[in-house]
Amino acid sequence: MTDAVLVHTQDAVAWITLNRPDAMNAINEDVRRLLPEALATADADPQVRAIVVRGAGPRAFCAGADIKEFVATPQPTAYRQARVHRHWIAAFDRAVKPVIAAVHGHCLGGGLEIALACDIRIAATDALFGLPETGHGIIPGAGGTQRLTRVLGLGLALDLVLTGERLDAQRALAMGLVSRLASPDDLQQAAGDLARRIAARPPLATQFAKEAVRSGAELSLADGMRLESDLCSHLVDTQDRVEAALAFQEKRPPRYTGQ
Ligand code: CO8
Repeated sequence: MTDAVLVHTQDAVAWITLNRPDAMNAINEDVRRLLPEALATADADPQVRAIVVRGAGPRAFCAGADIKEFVATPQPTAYRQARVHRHWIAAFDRAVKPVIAAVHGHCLGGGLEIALACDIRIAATDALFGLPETGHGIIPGAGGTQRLTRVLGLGLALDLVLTGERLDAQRALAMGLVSRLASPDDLQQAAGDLARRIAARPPLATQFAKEAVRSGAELSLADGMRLESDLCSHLVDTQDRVEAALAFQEKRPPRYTGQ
């Protein structure tokens, strides 16, 4: 039995907490197993409309892979095992609901890779970001080299990957690595408010918008426009689209059902 990852749902928001504060929420076998499970469960739960991923304790969102596991002698099956490990992060790509990373303190290596796999990153002003992997004789193995490049562009991504240097929250905001900042005391409230605002919107439109932006970013403009157009026309037939228009006309709050 392990409580390395906790899940709690309130007001249509699932809070997934990396819960190894004594090890700065480092990613061990338990986290690699439980985090994708928690994400898949929240994504499938009809009560949940937005997901927040955060770290327990005052010092870190997540200080990366558990370095104590690195010391073990490489096994003959290490390559196969590494491929298994890479799959844990793919759970984020399968999630159809919006996922927000609420980042405070250290956000390093695999921790930054988790944040990068989320849709929106909000950071406390004490957050520190970095990919120190090359200093450990490895490279980012859970999407860091790929997602950071897509978020920041080639030049900034290469700078951070090759130097392993830390970025503070203000620079992370200026570069676009995070889109919002809050004081450390306000981070949970700010992340919760953001998640609840998104959760209050028509769920299918939110999910389709996420799909259009995420999948479209991998396509040519022409293919992306086609994808957007297809998703757009599906939404025309939804009850929530009609409800949004009726609520506007009747000057009342909308009641969305996700239909
Ligand atoms: N793994 C295990 N334990 C950790 C980790 C970690 N990554 N980071 C911190 N801890 C533990 C420390 O061992 C310490 O425990 P204890 O009190 O029992 O000695 C406790 O957390 C507090 O740490 P410090 O005393 O070091 O605290 P400081 O404030 O002095 O420093 C730092 C904080 C800067 C975060 C420092 O702990 C540090 O540099 N940590 C390591 C950061 C790092 O290099 N992480 C690994 C990146 S590589 C990676 O993530 C590969 C991703 C691959 C993904 C695919 C997985 C297979």
